[in-house]
Amino acid sequence: GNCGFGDYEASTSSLSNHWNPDWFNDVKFGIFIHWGLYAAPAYGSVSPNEDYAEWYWMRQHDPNYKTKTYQYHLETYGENFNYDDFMSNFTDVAWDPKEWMDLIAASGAHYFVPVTKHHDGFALFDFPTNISMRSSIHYGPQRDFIGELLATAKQYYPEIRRGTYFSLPEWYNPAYAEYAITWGGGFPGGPPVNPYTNKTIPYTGYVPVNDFVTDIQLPQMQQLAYQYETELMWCDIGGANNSTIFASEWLNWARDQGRQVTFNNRCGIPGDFDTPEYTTNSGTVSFKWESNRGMDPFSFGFNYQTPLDAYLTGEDIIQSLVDIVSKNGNFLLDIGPMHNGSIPEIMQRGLRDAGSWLETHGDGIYNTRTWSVTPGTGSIRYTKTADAFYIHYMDVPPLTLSISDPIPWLPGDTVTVLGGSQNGTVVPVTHSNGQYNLTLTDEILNGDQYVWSFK
Ligand code: FUL
Repeated sequence: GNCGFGDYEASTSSLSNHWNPDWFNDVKFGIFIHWGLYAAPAYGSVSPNEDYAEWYWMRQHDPNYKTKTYQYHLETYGENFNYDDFMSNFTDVAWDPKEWMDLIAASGAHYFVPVTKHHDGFALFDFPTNISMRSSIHYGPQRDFIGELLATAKQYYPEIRRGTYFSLPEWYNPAYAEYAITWGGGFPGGPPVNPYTNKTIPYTGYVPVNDFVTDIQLPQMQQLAYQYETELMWCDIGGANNSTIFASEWLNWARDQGRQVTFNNRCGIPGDFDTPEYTTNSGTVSFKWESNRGMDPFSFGFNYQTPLDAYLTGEDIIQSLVDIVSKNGNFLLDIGPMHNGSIPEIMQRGLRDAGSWLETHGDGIYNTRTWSVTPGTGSIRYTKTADAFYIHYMDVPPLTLSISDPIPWLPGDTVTVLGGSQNGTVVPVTHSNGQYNLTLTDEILNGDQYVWSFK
């Protein structure tokens, strides 16, 4: 279907005529990738408070902050070691875009969103050098990671949708300083001063410009739209922006090409979908939404301190996915690769386990729509397509599975097991006093894992 109409103009009222395309509603499961300079220290406080490892640079300068990053940095690297010195520890030694894409495909994800530039302003994609030279093209590995990754995805997995995360503000960028005064919110402009050395913190690759938004932010977003052909602009933070200009031009261009693109609610303008972070909705929400979080209990970037048993498992992922999808959401699950481009074994295992479940239960997930205002009582969840209705139980179900929600079941309809080793087995159903009873067997209970699905 279409996801909007007309010629978009650079105003929020015009852009409100656009909504998320059907494909975004169909894909359900995506992989988020936070990989950048912060993967070199790979440190975020885990106690007494947990903190995002990708926020290292900010925490590094704040002796009053609740985290221990300031102390950790002094002890581990010393006071003269600047964040930008991590450029030499951030390498491509174990980076293989085909391996990354194979893993994403094996997870059953139907879209992915790599960070192209986080708040530290260090980009992993290419743009004209009169905008900025702060990127992996000019420093560190001297490689266009985003270009190579998207090209690999397009070549080997063209059906997997390609997104891009992009931080609108940049910490310490000298050109951002004037906006930082207005917008604040933990996004200081530069050049800041290191509190213990009193020296200016370097902002490597800065090229003097007149205006941060017009001369850096907007052209970089346009680069991702037109040169990298992103299908999903996953903005972060909002703040000072020219996003009505960006989005209207981009949507008109995409429409002329017969393509459907989408953007989230963090571009500083309303957007096509909401993005609850490390949280989800307790009930069905009709405005499209996407829940995002890391496989780590509280970090998007890799945190070497996180114990292995704290990571989400295949079971956790599938139970969250079913719950979110039943409520009209997508699940964007983040991995934090290591400084050299490798993906930790524990993350790979969880993703592959989730993928093996999705391989045989996908009919009840992808392309489905939420059933009604109630996602389902207790451990039960529902999804539907034009010609099928799915019942999911987010645990080992009881031998008699009773449903009191008014589901659309007609006498004569056949209910079968979906997925697992008992796939296709017919399940007897009785209906009395507004309650449906599905009679299960030990074979059915033993024949599956994570979430049991019925069609
Ligand atoms: C947040 C950022 O500050 C986090 O570091 C992370 O990128 C998350 C997805 O969005 O706002």
